[in-house]
Amino acid sequence: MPNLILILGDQLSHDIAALRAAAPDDIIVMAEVMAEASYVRHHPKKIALIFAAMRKFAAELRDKGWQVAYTELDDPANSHNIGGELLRRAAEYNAQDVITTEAGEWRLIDLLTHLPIKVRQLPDDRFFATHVEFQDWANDRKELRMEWFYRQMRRKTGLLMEDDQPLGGQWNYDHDNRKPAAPDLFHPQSPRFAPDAITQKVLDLVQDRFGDNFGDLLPFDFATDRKGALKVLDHFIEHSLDLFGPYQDAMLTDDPFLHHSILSPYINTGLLSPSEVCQAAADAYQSGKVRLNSAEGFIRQILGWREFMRGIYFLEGPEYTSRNALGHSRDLPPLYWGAETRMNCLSHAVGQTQHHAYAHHIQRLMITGNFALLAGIDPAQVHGWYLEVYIDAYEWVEAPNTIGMSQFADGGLVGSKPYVSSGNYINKMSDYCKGCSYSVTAKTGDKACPFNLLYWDFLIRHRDRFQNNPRISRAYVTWDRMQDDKKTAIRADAAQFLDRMQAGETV
Ligand code: FAD
Ligand code: DLZ
Ligand code: SF4
Repeated sequence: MPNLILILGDQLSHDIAALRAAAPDDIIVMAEVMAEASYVRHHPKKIALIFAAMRKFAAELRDKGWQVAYTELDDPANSHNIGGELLRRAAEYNAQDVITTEAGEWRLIDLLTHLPIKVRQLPDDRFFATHVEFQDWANDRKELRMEWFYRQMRRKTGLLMEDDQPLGGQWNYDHDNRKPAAPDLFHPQSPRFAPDAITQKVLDLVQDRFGDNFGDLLPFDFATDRKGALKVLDHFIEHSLDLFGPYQDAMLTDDPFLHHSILSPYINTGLLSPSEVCQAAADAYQSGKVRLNSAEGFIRQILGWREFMRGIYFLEGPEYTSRNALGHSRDLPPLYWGAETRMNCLSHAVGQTQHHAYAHHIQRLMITGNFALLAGIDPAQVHGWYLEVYIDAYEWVEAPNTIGMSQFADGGLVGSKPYVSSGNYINKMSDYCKGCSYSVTAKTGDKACPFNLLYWDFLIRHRDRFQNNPRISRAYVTWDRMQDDKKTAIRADAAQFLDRMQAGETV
């Protein structure tokens, strides 16, 4: 009797554990199902990428000789959930067990654990660290900090290492990074891919079934197979990596991508492996193509942050997504769904998200995330938003970034301080403020940048929790030195701003 080999939409890797465990007469099961396509209202570009990439991956498997039972969304026999498809295929092929690679979400792991058929869920070894390795590392520590975990991963992989020492003598070169970008910064655009026949068919389907979801389906020019994803990687290494470090935190109105790699959609679906991407960056440094602070900064995002986030998600368990350490309860305002806002930075970050299903890290953290945190938005709603609107969003990576790093809703597990800033930081790192109807230098009054008002309001609301935090305590000293009438005006203006936002006014 054959086994069924389940490959999920973000497991499109030819060397994935379940495929390695398959026998030649086993049946590969892949299914486009409504349960996955609608557990949140994903950006249409994300659904299109996943379905097109799944169809092409299935064709590649067939070319390699595998028998693939593939369910398209419109298949009349489609049961529309992964469990239903496995049971249907098990009956059809008289199959014995299911072998799969551990899913990236507790919801699916739970579903697969409780099916009335035996399911072997194999560890997903596309990641650098195993669950046990992360747990062991975490068990020994009072505080979990990415930097220490990252060093362990550098030692483990030997990436940018010379014996047991970091290349160049330092583990982290961030002090050479964080430059604002010049508006005329020139760099070649990442390769774009015109839809082929398979992708076009998927685009028609997605338009028909998910056209009302937030986000523009067209133009769609992402790569949808490994060959295309490799082109994006090569182009990034060749043209953008060298300046990735210095301009990593910069934001420009007319350039949503800057020197970022736009590789997360491909790494997260499995078309590229994190280890080959890191190796390519390390090789580019070794061959003298790129500077060390860029190679190190880039590798740290994947080997450090990406692995650390996954570790936290699986360490903390399914209830992590409902944490709300700061007790925030305000509703996510309509501006997150494209409603008009006078805040130019938010208008751009949301508009670009709607159009590209992409925003880079600092836009996610210091514009949309910063505002939600300062305004006291319910973190569960913020989490739902990030999961819906980005092409690379999967819960294992999105939730620790949102609940943890961005909203401090886990009480400081992921980050040692809340990522909050006034308009000053946004002005320093972007060109948004000069096109804004608020004034970034105004601290009170009608024209005052809302980030200026809400920054202080947030810090004072949460004074008990943060005033002794060494990374933020200086701000309290500044507040305490302020004139009383200025303090009163800031808090009154902040309250009025939040009331007007809550009442549905355009702010
Ligand atoms: P680059 O800037 O080129 O970075 C290279 C790679 O590093 C990325 O492709 C990604 O694989 C990895 N990386 C960088 N930062 C992180 C990070 N903090 N966590 C994990 N991996 C990282 N990333 C996702 O992949 N999926 C998400 O759903 C997601 N949600 C986020 C939500 C919030 C609130 C925040 C603040 C960040 C989120 N990130 C998420 C992390 C980061 O913003 C994206 O990985 C990055 O913007 C992807 O674009 P890029 O490929 O051009 O990245
Ligand atoms: C995100 C997604 C979507 C939109 N659709 C499918 C699908 O139809 N079939 C499938 O196998 N996987 C899909 N996925 C990816 C899963 O939701 C993903 O495997 C889990 O969220 C775990 O990361
Ligand atoms: Fe954003 Fe304030 Fe700058 Fe306007 S002035 S773009 S609201 S930071």
